[in-house]
Amino acid sequence: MRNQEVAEVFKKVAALLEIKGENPYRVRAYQRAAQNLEALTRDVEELARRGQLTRIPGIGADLAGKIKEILETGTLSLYEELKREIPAELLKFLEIPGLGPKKAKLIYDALGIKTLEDLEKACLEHKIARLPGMGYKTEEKILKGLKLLREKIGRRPLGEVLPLAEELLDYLRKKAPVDRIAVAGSIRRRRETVKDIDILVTSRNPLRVMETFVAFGRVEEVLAHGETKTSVRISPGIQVDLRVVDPECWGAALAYFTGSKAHNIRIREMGVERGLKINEYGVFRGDRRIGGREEEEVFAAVGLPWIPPELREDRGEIEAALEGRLPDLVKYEDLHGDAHVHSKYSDGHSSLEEIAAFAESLGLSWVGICDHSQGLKVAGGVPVEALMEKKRAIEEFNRRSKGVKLIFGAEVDIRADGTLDYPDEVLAEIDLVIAAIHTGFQQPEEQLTARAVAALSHPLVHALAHPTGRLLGEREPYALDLTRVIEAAAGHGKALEINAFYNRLDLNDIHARQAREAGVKLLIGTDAHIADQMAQLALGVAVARRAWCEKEDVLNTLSYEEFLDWLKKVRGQF
Ligand code: DGT
Ligand code: CA
Repeated sequence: MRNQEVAEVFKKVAALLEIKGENPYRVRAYQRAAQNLEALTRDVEELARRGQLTRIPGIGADLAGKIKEILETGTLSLYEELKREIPAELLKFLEIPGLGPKKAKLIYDALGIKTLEDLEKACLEHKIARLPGMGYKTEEKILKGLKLLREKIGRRPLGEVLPLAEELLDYLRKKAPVDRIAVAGSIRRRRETVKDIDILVTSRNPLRVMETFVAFGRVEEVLAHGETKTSVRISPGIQVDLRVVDPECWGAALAYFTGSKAHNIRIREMGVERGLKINEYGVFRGDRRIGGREEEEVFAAVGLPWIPPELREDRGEIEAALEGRLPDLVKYEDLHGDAHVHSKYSDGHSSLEEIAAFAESLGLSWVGICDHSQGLKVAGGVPVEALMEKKRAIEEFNRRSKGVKLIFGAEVDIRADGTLDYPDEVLAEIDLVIAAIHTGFQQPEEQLTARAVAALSHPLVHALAHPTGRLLGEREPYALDLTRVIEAAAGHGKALEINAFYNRLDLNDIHARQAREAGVKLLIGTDAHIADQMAQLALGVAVARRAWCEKEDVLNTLSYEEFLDWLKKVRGQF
């Protein structure tokens, strides 16, 4: 999908217009269009082919034309014009997360700073803080942004790369003479960010496979074209390595290239202790191959059962496997519901019917409709009166629905003082209350932690949504003592969310595992603002699996009735 590519162009146009001091509405229109494109799970090219671009929220006829231009020409004439008007150095500053166009321009104009290194130096020397409208906070933010930018170069969110990998796999399955095919590397382990796409195949006609591979429509550049390994760069700027391996070596190669490196090293060492050589070609005793056709044989050679890829990080999985206590990981098919979806009642774009229909297509049986609360005006927070209307609409929907049931919920803002954004008598009416921090990220750790703990201690709250607030490549987690938050959740029998929105994945794998070990239940929510985004549920499952979660650790595996019972039990209504 080229959604991200189009979104990037729109984001850049918005920033450039802002630098030029253009009409804020025009700037906002491009920003919104970019956000909605990023969040779209349908393929923008397909929508363009069908003439359905204006169905994307925020896209009118004008922007639809611009999307077509980007898809056809790879760029946008407006963007190229704007770029010519603005110095290249300033354009580079716009890549820094957290540094807006206005401030970037001011720094550039006032201090004449031309490189990222000089910008970092200026922050450390407190030259930025002296500029009008800036302060030490701005400097801190820029320094953090520079750090994120360095990390981001080369790594992308799993949710962005996984669909590309799947598209490429489908293409090869259909068009190339492949026998076995799999994606390996960090994608197979479902790591939250990914550097490149590693693909393995077996084939009787490797040359033909490689020819087909380099002919893939998205290939921008062929980096190396060989008979057993070919590397290309596909749009938008991701490297793909394709290896053709001998069927005898399939399992060994798959295990090797799945990694992680740390995990592989442990397995290899265990092999050495047994007098075995284990590499990407097989398991060898001396010169004799004793295994490697299947992945299981590699593990079996060192006395282990097969270990699911998501666990292969050398974080205790080898010890657990040796002792026969590998978790029976939760599976996507175990899930019955999505706990966190926004509807038209707040800033979502889909109706209750559309949400239910998409849930049905995913094989789900319930959805928590959790719109923002009244005070969160920027996100269409729902006033109490409209909330009661929503309650009636959901009851009415459920009466008619033979399939998917909707749950009347809210994502209630935790205000700066730790109180909740609806009065208790209103909260009591809401069947599913997930609380979340949306403002005051800059508060000290003590205060932020106290807010999260206060929310979890509130008798009418069920769960804490996106607990750390981090955005991959864009925003660091806020200062939160997560150990105390997890303790509070455990103590009050509350759940913590695994927010499955592709750039959140919050809790992450490590924290979700910590929560699980403390006996806290996890609740996966996609935070979908368009029904299609519920497809991100699979990313939430990936996090849960990397967190060693079993079926009973994840509340989404409960049936509708069981989940309603859990919601009541939390409130002591049982
Ligand atoms: P990435 O690409 O940074 O998102 O993460 P990976 O894990 O996909 O890393 P990548 O693509 O560099 O290599 C793929 C796998 O190949 C890696 O997970 C383990 C294996 N591998 C790569 N280099 C080495 C190595 O030096 N020793 C061992 N034992 N395995 C390696
Ligand atoms: Ca890789």
